[in-house]
Amino acid sequence: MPTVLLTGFEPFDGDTINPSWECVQALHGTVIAGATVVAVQLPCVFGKSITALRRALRQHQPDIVIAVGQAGGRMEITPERVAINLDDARIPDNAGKRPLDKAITPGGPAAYFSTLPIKAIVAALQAQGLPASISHSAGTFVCNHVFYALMALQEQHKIRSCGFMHIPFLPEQAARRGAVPSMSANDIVRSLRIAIETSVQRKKDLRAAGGTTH
Ligand code: PCA
Repeated sequence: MPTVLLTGFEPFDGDTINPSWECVQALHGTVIAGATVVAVQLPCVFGKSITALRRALRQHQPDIVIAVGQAGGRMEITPERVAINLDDARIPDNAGKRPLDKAITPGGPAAYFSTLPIKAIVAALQAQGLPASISHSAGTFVCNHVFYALMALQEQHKIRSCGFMHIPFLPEQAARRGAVPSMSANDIVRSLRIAIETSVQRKKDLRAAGGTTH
């Protein structure tokens, strides 16, 4: 039976919850499209998050990995297309570190592309009435850091496909901030199920428009 590894992050930036962990955790131990789902929490810390990811890859030997993170302020589920070799933190991580203009892997490739069927995922989400679009930047904080490391580890760990998805705030987080978009945990969990199903079932991505003009 194939294994799908989902990762979510601990809360950061003074928050008490992180929707990525709340929602991936809800799918731990379930079977989706004939695949067993394992959820693992990563620390929101440069370096340590990659160590935890490597440990999870060794332990679970997943066929598919979907790393998930909070993108507060986004209105949609956004599968990320590209991970870049750059740490540039606007806020400190949970260990107080704030790298600036630093390569994740000095001398490594400038970028990696997601190998998840991101366009098929977006189409499947929209077809189920869930707002989604492709994102072309996972930022330069811990999410991009983990996404880049994951893509660099794909071959070594014989992962069939892997990548990253950002998700919006939960309504309870938005209620504390005011005037920011959010999505219910129920809809986020449904979206993750659909992303898993699509990733397990599709060998090739859909050929459809998903770019932007700005
Ligand atoms: N979001 C942050 C890091 C952890 C998370 O959930 C990010 O987008 O980098």
